[in-house]
Amino acid sequence: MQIVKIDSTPFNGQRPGTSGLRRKVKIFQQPHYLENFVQSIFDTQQPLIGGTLVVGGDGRYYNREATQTILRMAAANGVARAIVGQGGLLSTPALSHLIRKHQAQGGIVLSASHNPGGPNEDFGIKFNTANGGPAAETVTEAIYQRTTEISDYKTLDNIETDLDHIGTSRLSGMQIEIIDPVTDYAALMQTLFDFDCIRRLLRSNHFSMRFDAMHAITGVYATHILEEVLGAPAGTVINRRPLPDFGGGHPDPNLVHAHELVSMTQGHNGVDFAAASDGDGDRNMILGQNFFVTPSDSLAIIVANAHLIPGYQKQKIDGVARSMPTSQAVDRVAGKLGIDCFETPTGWKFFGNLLDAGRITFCGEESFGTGSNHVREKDGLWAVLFWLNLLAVKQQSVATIVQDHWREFGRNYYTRHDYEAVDKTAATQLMQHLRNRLEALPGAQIEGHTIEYADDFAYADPVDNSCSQHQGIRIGFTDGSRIIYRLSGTGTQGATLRVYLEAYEAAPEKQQQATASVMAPFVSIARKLAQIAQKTGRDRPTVIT
Ligand code: VG1
Ligand code: CO
Repeated sequence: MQIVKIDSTPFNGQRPGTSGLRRKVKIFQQPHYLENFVQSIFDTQQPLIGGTLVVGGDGRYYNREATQTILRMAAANGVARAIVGQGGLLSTPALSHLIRKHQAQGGIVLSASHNPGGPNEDFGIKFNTANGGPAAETVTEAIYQRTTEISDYKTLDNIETDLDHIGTSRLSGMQIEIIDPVTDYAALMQTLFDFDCIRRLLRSNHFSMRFDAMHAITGVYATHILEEVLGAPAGTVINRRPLPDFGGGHPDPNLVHAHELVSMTQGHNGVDFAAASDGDGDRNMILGQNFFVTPSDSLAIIVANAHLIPGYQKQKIDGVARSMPTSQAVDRVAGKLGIDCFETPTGWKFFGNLLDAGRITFCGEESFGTGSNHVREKDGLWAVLFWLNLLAVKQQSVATIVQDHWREFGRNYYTRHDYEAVDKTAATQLMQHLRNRLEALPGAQIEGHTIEYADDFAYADPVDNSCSQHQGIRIGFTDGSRIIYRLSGTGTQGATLRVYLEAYEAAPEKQQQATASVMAPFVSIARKLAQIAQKTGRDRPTVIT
């Protein structure tokens, strides 16, 4: 097997966004495109040379080809050992766990998460460091800088690895271990949750559930854990077969894209519990009968009830963190527990240092992401198992648990409006226009609400003191409500403007209103303040979650 050096020239724009480098498949298929990025990882991440690398993806179109390319390049660059999920498959949280379990020097995730897949859709690549988490900004910046000056890459002459059979083989000097993608992850879950208790619930005649794998990676994990290990009736997991194009859908677990599942919870005969995950298995949506749990509430409820769950009874809850646009529901729980609550920029990479330093035990994002210190990624099935364990212990409905929580802590009404694929220049101008007005806003009265503060969110990491600027425009009102604007860092078409809205209601008798009507005044303020219609030509969002 010959190691070859291939001449190459830089591509523009290989800077990773919120979660890795995401582009159309067609862009990744250009000769040298993927290779340049991968070589830039090896060039800048020296510990990988002679070290261990974990590789896997969500099974989307181009996953296999990319896995082969990465393995050839890893061998040619002197990686000693590669651990690869069978078929090139690994969920994002499972990959994170494997890095930690094997003390690997890093991992490569092939996924564009909740973005659609297929020859004309999206692909993505993300590098995770030795802690199991997404690389910090300093690392992704170094990789990006390297892509701007790259002149060649190392690979092996055309050789393919058998990805489908579990076992160990060699590729040039590198050992390749093809492993079952589910086994280690399932074992980790058993250390955290009371499987016997969940089993009783799932087998009871008084309880029904569905899990929607959305034809993505969690089909494999959920079928094994929920049906085979925990004994849920066959058919509990729907859309279980991972498909390269996710069956043509968006593998995005929200009320819009998981409508099939949502309809199963509706009406008098709706199931008691339903959940869905995304393309790469790190997101989750939690539903009860006729009831939707916002991700922000889910985080708060998880923290408030951690003492009921075996894996967290054993440990002290160090603190919690939420991304800035996530509702402040968890802040109130942290206040009551007397623990720290950190507000970080959007993206899981910002939780890594806090988790590693033992400053937080749980963290989450409004974008259907929740997790804990068991791995360094958000974890969809973990959240589902947490809820199942909670339902089994409390013997109450999802709605009762959430409503009781609101009564105790108050309710943070929450909604997010996305304006997708808007013109990039227009979106940038809209943000700049807001930024220019920030100083003038505090004290201003708009439609009966007074602005208390307005800023461009910057985060100083308390562990390594690194600073991240321009992480979203934050506008807070004197009554505790907030409007936040930011541009997505995961889209592949134009720009996506996200507007996050939150309003707090302490009075129990006012906690049963429809979110849309409570949020309507803030939606109107948000549109006016940012001149969304004038600047983007859009009079309504494309997705509301
Ligand atoms: C979105 C979400 C963010 C999440 C990121 C990755 O980013 O808002 O909270 O961490 O996706 O999620 P953005 O920049 O488009 O708003 V996923 O499931 O990739 O792995
Ligand atoms: Co994801």
